[in-house]
Amino acid sequence: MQITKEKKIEMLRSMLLSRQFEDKLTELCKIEGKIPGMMILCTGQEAVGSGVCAALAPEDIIISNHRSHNHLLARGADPNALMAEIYGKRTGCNKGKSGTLHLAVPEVNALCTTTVVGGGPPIAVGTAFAQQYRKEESVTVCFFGDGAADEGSFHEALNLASLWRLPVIFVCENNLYAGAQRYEEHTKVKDIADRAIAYAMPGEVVDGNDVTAVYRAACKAREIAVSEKGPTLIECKTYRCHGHGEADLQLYQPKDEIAAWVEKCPIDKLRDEALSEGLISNDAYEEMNRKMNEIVENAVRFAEESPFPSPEEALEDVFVSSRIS
Ligand SMILES: Cc1ncc(C[n+]2csc(CCOP(=O)(O)OP(=O)(O)O)c2C)c(N)n1
Repeated sequence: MQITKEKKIEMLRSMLLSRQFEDKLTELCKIEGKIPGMMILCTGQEAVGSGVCAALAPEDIIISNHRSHNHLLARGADPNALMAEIYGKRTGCNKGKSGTLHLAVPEVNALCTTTVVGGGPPIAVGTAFAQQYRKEESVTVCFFGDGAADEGSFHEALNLASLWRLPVIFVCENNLYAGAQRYEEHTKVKDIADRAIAYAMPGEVVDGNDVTAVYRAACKAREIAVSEKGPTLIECKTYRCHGHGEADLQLYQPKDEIAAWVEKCPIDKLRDEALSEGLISNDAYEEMNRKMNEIVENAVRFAEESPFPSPEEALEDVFVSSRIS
């Protein structure tokens, strides 16, 4: 499958925005009192969200987890509203009620990010069921980690999704760690993708630091899902270059292991490819970098100038009126 120049540039831009957004957060969360709550980042894992989201149609749904910023930005979330939400401000995409860990951006069909490990797959089964029931030509993507793939909810979700041939793509972001536990300490199988066999669905291992490989796998899975053949499990092998959260000193991650994976940066990989294929010039790449930096700086300014919600606003948006159609 040929990937167009425009698509490669789109994915490069998407990964760069995510990296710059999170590098800024790394800086900001070290300033006491600046940002409330934990800071969980996906630095180095950008190819997963950016590759998968580049394969989606606007009506597709994504369900994400605690490591969500890249997924949401790649899906098209407004960086200003996202940054303001992380700051807990009223102008945030969830009016300051979510902070970084419970983000939802319904305008781009990013319906929820759940911090309950393994909470995403059953929710994705629900949204995919609705898509199938309404005869929509859309799919649900569920992003989760290798730790989540050991939860019972993951297995129940895959079973039902397969049984009902639901249009869902399960994307396991295997970054080799679940909290402080290394992969081999919590999982026996070499490849999580092998678990697809138990549920009679396709399973594929992909280099999660190669955005074009991720994109290809997601396009194939989407095609299977919309042609009513059911779900796919994609395992993206990648690496958590930062700690579980930014306060984690990574004492349990070997330094040479981190360094080796930093070398496999997905952004550098696509940039080098794009330069050697003549898709972009050095100057154009630097300009893109500068532009992403400007977007992030503007988002920080927007967030800092925005007001906090008043205490009374905590009681708003608690209930929604619903209608079954
Ligand atoms: C049900 C549940 N158990 C434990 C936790 C605490 N916890 C938060 S993140 C995490 C690790 C998750 O690892 P993984 O699914 O591999 O995702 P990653 O953090 O590596 O992206 C744990 C154990 C939780 N939030 N929910």
